Amino acid sequence: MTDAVQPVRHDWTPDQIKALFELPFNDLLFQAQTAHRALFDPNAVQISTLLSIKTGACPEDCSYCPQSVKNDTGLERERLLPLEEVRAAALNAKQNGASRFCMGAAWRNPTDKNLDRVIEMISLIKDLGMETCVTLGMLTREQTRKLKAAGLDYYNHNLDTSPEYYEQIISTRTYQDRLDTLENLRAEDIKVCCGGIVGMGETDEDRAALLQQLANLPEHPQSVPINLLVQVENTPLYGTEELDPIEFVRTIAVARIMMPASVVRLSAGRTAMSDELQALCFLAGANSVFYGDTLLTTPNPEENRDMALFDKLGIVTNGEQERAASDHEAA
Ligand code: SAM
Ligand code: DTB
Ligand code: SF4
Repeated sequence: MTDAVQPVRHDWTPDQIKALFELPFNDLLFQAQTAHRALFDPNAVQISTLLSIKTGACPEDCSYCPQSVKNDTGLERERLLPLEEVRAAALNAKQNGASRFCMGAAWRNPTDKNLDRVIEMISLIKDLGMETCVTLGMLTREQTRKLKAAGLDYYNHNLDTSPEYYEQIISTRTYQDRLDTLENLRAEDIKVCCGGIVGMGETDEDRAALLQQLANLPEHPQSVPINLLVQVENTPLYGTEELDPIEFVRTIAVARIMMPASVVRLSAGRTAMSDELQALCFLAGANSVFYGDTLLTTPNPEENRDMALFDKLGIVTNGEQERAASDHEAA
């Protein structure tokens, strides 16, 4: 282990996080890039492709989300996709180079019947030789057991924001509900993909507190998606003042330093980002993206724009670095 390898810590204090955020930008990026290089190939980015398997009419009231039944965003309510459609989308993602296929459903939680259908989808994606990730809302311990038995690799469940700001964003489920689902996942040893959204009008302290919550979990999430709010018309957060892009890069860099062995995903919001801003995010330690022209319901950069960007930056796409990270956590 070199000096650059940061210990995996779970005892971050608000002052320590604030001090990182307040570093001169170049010092912060240098520290983040040094931590990044200690455990990862600095020129490799893992790519995941998303598919919405059940869109719209979600009973939750997340004020950022176009899929909430409370937000009249004109989305067609859809039923759970048939297996053949899922297979075709996964095959296409695989041919485009994605190593992981992530499926999202606009549910508060899955019913047992729906979970069984998702399990069939997981099996067919595993048969295609891809890693699997699903995000279906809250889970009971019994449901996490079933997903583990089905061979699921990752479950995405975000904390979204700080505990303090949370109540202004969602009222239909509590922060503790989210922590409970994360605990159920850890208990079954399912890899956790957990992060949040910035640019929702939160304060600097809220961003620091979100990272504190993530890093002080009993285990760091193996994958940490940092989403920049995609502002959708007719959602309560539409028109929110935009986050300064430099603050966004700082958030990525601080996440990289605090969770040195986790894969940090530059997630939603990339269509609004320049190549230069994304390049800074990679320099700050982001090493994964969602790839493919749609996220769940909103646009993502076109595949050829991403390929051109990776080419320009000399970035290779693969999933190798994540194995390095899990080895480090286990050591
Ligand atoms: N319904 C499930 C749940 O929320 O637990 C899973 C799907 S939900 C769409 C997955 C995540 O997408 C949310 O936790 C949120 O972090 C992110 N998300 C939703 N709308 C977004 C938006 N407009 N901008 C950025 N991220 C968003
Ligand atoms: C995550 O953190 N971001 C993704 C994924 N996990 C499921 C979802 C982003 C959704 C953006 C809004 C939409 O496309 O509906
Ligand atoms: Fe529903 Fe998930 Fe959207 Fe919240 S984020 S409204 S739970 S789909």
